[in-house]
Amino acid sequence: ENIERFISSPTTVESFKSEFCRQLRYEQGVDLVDARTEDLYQALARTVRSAMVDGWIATQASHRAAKAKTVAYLSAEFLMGPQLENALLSTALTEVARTALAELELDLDELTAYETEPGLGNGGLGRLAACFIDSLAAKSIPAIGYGIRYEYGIFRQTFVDGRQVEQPDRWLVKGSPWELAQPENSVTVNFGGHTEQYTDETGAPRTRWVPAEQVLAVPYNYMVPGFETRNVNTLRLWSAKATDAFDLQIFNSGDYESAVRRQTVAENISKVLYPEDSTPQGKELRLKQQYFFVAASLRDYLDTVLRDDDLSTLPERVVFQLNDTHPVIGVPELMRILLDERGLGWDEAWDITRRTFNYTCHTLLPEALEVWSVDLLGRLLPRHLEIIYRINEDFLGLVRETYPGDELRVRRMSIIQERPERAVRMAFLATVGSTKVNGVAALHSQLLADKVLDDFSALWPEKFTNVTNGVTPRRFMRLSNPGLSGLLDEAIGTGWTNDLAQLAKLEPFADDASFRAEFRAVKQANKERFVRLLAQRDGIELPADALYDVMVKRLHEYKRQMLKLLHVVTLYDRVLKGEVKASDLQPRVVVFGAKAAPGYKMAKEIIHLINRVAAVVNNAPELEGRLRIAFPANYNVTLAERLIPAADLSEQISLAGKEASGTGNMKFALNGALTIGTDDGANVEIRQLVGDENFFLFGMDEPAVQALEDRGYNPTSYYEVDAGLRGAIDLISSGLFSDGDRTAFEFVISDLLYKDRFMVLADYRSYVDTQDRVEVAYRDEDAWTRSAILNVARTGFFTSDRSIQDYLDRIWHAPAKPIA
Ligand code: DL6
Repeated sequence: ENIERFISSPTTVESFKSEFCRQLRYEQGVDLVDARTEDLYQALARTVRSAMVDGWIATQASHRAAKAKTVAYLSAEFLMGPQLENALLSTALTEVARTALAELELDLDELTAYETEPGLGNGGLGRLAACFIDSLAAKSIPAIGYGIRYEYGIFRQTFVDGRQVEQPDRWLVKGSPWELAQPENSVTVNFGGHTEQYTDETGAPRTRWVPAEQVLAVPYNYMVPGFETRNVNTLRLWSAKATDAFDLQIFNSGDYESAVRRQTVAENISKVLYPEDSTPQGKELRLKQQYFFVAASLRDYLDTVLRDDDLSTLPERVVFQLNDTHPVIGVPELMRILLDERGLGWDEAWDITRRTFNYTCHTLLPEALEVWSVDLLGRLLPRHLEIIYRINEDFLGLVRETYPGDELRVRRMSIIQERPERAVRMAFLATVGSTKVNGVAALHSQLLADKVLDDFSALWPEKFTNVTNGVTPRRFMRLSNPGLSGLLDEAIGTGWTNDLAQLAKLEPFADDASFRAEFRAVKQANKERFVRLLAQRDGIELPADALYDVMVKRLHEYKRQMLKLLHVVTLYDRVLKGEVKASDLQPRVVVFGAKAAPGYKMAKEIIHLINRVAAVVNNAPELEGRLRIAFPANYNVTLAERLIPAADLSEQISLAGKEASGTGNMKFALNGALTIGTDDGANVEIRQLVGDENFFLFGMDEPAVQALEDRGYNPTSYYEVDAGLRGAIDLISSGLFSDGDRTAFEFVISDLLYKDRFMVLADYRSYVDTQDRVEVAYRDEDAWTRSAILNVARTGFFTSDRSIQDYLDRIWHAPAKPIA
């Protein structure tokens, strides 16, 4: 009964030391005197993990007893970042751990720095999922994250001669101390085969799926502790394992090789994260991954969490949130369970399903909208394809009824596209199968309803809503920026960490000269910290005394790293031409961080170009060291946490109407960087909140982009009339950055001049002029710092706690259940 009498959580210095040593000796078999950093880190992580277990068990028990409505967040990616510091923060054990380790002559910071992060996501979408589960826990909402435990996460990026070379991310090689495997709760996931009609005992016609292949889904639990609450939620990631049954059969027949091959095929499902973030490739393995984790998650929720026979009240017990289209196969899967396994009629099953799912869209790019060929889907999931056809038939019936005679509309809205191949449009299936559909920033949600899903919003206007993204202030302020956090604690109290609206109290401090000096000192210290890190991590030496101009995000043409590079080349060109003296340049460090999808040629060429420009600019005697480019390889959450607090200028320069939201933009503003940005994604809301005078807006807005597109865009005409632009492009084409080879960057330059899908050249002049204004503004230290403080004070809206509250109010309606 009262198990706490025998064991206790390591919450004091003494018990922490004791548990740490026990882990090291009895779990790992290592003596303290022989322990390597890896051993010490593992023991420390396991000690901290054990401090979360009581809360985790109590949370699950309490939610089960209360039959609490649960938010099940289905996401193919969770980009968690390093875990140790966050776990210590949430358990309020940072100082206990520090002291306990110090008494053992060990250093907490050294062990923290040793951690390698699990890179189970590509970028914004995966990191958003991680921020959301943090906020769900902080707000004591019963929630569970469901995803995939990829054996290899996002590739490790290296540069060889300036070109990106990908290395596998072996994050699990040494084991993850944060996970708790639960093989006893494994579930079976089926694939392939065929369907059969039969008559059940009541004489009703029924269908069953006779699959051909089975894979075991093994759950690994990660505890998700909430800040200042005892609640600890769960992130359950699935790992694929071959089922014994099939292997044994083949093995017994003497074909050892096939048995092993089968095992490999099964286990390949969770082997690797697909590294494309905006252009899904339509690969069979990816569809298998999607169905694998969704089928396992639904089964797990229904059988393990819900443990209830009556599914008619399912929408009151759970909400399945679809993080983009990757988990949409869950819609026909729940239908299949209700129809074929539980024997419900179609109408009731459909009503339950639609009321249980909601869909978040994260893109506006047509090429990012997933479609699955009917051939592939029918082969892998024959029963699901039948169900999708029936959903579509009913849906198109409704469209015909609503718009009689409008067959063009019927074709436009069909879940099945006919050309270029017969395929299922997953965004349409998600929209039809959900109660609510949301975009991720105000502009994005509006464009979603007006352009991408316009027919659907005309049919169901009430279905569409917006939830602007947010970021967790625990990780991206309190942990990553201790200097600023300390300053905030002193100025406005500590309550901001889970009530970020309190940052508004900072507003008057913008006019306080001594506060401004302290704020500046923190920024300077953050730059110095970053400079030290980069010297150590990458061997890159940088000055700390400069304007830190930072562009970090995936490399994609629509994000326009090329525009940033053209600006840098323009600055250099002006000095070369004698238009500007180097000594008059504001010292500036331009930092890039970006991974390109391995198959995305243009993105990889741009990376190469940036590195080649950097090599020349960084060594150009004409520049007297006043302009530096740093492009550290392998930008990830760990690096972001050090870099963002050091930034002065945040580059958010996508073509208007292309970036759904952005979340980096929020992290920079909250850490006191000013944004140079277009009217795109959440930039729009950032600017509205911080005020025009504290934001560098440039470029066309979305209607202007549309108008230019409609008129016909001719990039060459901008090259012809703008001498500055011509100078920059000609300098790249001159061979100066490519050892005299004039053709080296033709692929990039000719695309810019003759195609330029994302209108870099059209926005160049406005961008460069605005950068000139930035330079002048930065020289006025006081005014700049004032603006930076106001950015912090006015962006509390962008906490993911607020996003989650919006989801709760508008979509989920799941009450908080704090445990005692
Ligand atoms: O919503 C999170 C994040 C947004 O902030 C970015 O603007 C958006 O590009 C990103 N989308 C994706 C890939 N989308 N698809 N499909 O990562 O989502």
